[in-house]
This record gives sequence, structure tokens and C-alpha cells, in this order.
Amino acid sequence: MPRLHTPPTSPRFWRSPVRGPWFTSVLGVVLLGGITALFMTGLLSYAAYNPDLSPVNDKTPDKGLLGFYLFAWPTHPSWLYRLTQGVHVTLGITLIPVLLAKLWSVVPKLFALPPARSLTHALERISLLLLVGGVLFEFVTGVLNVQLDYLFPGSFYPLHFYGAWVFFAAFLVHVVLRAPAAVRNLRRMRAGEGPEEEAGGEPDFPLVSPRPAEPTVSRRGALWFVGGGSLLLFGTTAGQSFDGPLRRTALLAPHGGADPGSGPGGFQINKTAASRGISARETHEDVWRLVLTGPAGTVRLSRVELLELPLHSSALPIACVEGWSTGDQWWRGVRLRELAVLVGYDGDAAPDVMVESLQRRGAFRRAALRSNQVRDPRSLLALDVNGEPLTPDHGYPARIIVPAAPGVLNTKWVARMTFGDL
Ligand SMILES: Nc1nc2c(c(=O)[nH]1)N[C@H]1C(S)=C(S)[C@@H](COP(=O)(O)O)O[C@H]1N2
Ligand SMILES: [Mo]
Repeated sequence: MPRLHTPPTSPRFWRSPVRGPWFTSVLGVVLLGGITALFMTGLLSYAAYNPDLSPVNDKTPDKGLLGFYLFAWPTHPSWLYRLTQGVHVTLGITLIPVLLAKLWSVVPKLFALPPARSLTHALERISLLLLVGGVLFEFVTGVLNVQLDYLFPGSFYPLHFYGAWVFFAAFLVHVVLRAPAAVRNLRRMRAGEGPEEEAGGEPDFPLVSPRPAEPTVSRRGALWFVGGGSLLLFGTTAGQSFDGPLRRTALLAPHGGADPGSGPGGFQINKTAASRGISARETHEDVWRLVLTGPAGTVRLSRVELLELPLHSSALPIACVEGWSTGDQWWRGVRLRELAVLVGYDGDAAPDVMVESLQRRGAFRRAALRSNQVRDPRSLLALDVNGEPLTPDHGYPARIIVPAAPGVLNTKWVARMTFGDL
């Protein structure tokens, strides 16, 4: 008879017959590919903010060497950020069941005693804690930011960015330390001997229960269950990147379901005018003026005067860091490069610009755009969308729209634009 109170530090405490090297490594391979894609798309998302352009864009001012890879985010193709960030958020949510199953499959190892048998073993266990802690932290902060973005006013970026690098460092250490054992295992398996632990080689706490309970599901069945969970999450999230009936399938996404209205301004809204403290009084035609500044001085324009400038149309999407996006909307307004001309630049040599909103508080009331974004003829200070004046919630009297840029750079309720190398 087994002892009544087997402690979790004993392998005999863990009785699921599903645990074992096969189950763990199948999940591990899925996560290896999936998390690599999450890491890459996450780094791209950070680059898309142009953080090295201006302190206003840089949500992690102490990033030091971690920003080594930053580059000028392109404006082609216009759906670029829609794709990279849609993949980042939807894939992250889809992988949740796989991650939980993988952690469950190795949880007995966390209880193994003694805590460390050697220096290498101690390092390996610390790296494992950082790996597990890091990955949980990234998934939890990511999901919370998508679901309740008021939870981290502005502080989400540093948390998620540093968390990703802690995870990545632990991952590298883990791979370096585990590689020799993995290679040994592979050799043994090729020689038909089975992995070390199953051969009783005592390399570590065994994954396979020495006292398995009656199986209620096969390993393969358990894997189907995990895959089914992932499929369900995917099916109720992915629609957030599309319009119309597909968006209605995104039951789990805050910007899924039905569109907020009908008509030209009926597409997704991130922050409403009311929630940002924008009043009808300050956006009124008689009151609102756009203030442009550059080497030739300052120009003040009313909305009526802007409408008299050459107007151009661009079909461009809104793509938010939270993973949702809209299809192309028809924006009409004044080219950013032509606004630069008004304050003394040649359009082809238009510089960076600092854009400021009427909004007085909140993280996204200002943003800097890079010269390549200003020069692109599709980049507009939009006055109309889909054939009608902008609605208050979409940024009336004027908003920025730039191809391929994350939503946060598409400043609404623009009040001031300062041209010049930032
Ligand atoms: N002034 C201001 N502009 C802003 C924001 C904001 O909070 N304040 N949010 C940005 C974000 S995060 C996104 S995704 C887009 C959303 O634009 P929409 O509400 O028109 O869809 O607006 C951007 N422009
Ligand atoms: Mo956004």
C-alpha cells in the first residue's frame, strides 16, 4: 500500500499516466516554434513605434542595448502592422492551452529535491524558474493589456518588453545547459534504448509517474484536448483582424463582435472623444485651429482652410497594438508632405514631425513620425473618412493616418504639428 500522505517532493505523488517525455516534447516543439514567432513579432511591434526617434515614442527609455536592432519602420505594405501584430496577439492567445499543458506536464520537476545537486544543476533550475516565470509573465501581461488596457496606463510596454528579454535570456541559458543531455537522449533513442530517465539513468526527477493512476484518457487524447482548446481560442479571436461577419466570430476579443455603429464612421473605435476629455466646444469650426511650425515660421489653419488645400484619398487600415484591426477605410485629407511644404520644406526632403493632440492627458496624446512616413504620399492629415467628415470619436476635426503604422501613431484630434529633425 502506498503511504497515505506522499509529499509532492516524491515522484510517487504525481500519478497522471499522461505525463512523459513524448507528451512534454510534442508540446515543447509547438511552443518552440510559436514562442519564437511571438518574440520576433513582439520585437517588430516595438520597432514599429519608432522608439529611437523621440522620447515621446519611447515607452522604455532605459532599454540600453536591448534596442540594438531598431530600424526605420517601413510604410509598405500598408497592412504590415495589421499582419505582424494580428499574428502576435492571436497566436499568443491560441498558445495559452499549449503553454498550460506544457507547464502541467513538467510541474513535478519543480518539486524535486535536493534543490541543486551541482553548480550546473543549480544554474539550470534558476534558468528554468526565470523561463517559466518569464513566459507566464508575458502571457498574463499580454492578455491583461488586450482585455483591460486601463490596467497598465503606459507601463505595459516596459513590463512586456523587459519580460520578453528576461525570458529570452533564460531560454538561451536553458538551451545551452540542456543541449548535452538532449543530444545524449537522442543518441540513446536512435540506438533503441529509450531516454535516460526511462532507462532508470536517474538524470532528474522522472516525468513518467512511477505509480501511475488508471488512465482516463490516452496521451494522444490529451493532446487532442489541448489542440481543441487552442482551436476554440483561435476561432473566437482571429476575427478581430477582419470586418463584417468575420469580426462577429471574435467573441473573446474586446474589438470583436458587431461594429460600434453603421455608416461611414461605423468602424472600430479605440478611445472615444468623451473618454479623452475632448469637448465639442474646442473642436468647433470657429475655435479649432491647426498650428504648423517649421523653419518658415508658424501657420494657423482652420478646418475650412484645410479643406481648400489639395485633398487626396488613401485606403488605409487602423491596426492597434492590442491585435485588432479594421479593413481599409477611405480617408481624405491633406498630405503630410504638403503640410511640411507650407512651413518651409521641400516635399521630398520633408523631415520628422511631432504631432500633438487637443487631448491633455493620457499616453497617446503625442506621437513622433519619421521622415519616411511624412514623405509617403499616402500619409494624410485626414479630414474625412468614407466620404463624410470624421466623427468626433474618429478624431474630428483632423487626425493622422499613416500606412503600415501601429494605431498609436495615428493621432486623433490633432492640434499642433512641429516639423524638423527630432
Ligand atoms: N489623441 C489620441 N489619438 C489616438 C489615441 C488616443 O488615445 N488619443 N489612440 C490611438 C490608438 S491606440 C489607436 S489603435 C487609434 C484608433 O483609432 P480609431 O479609434 O479611429 O479606430 O487611434 C490612436 N489615436
Ligand atoms: Mo491602439
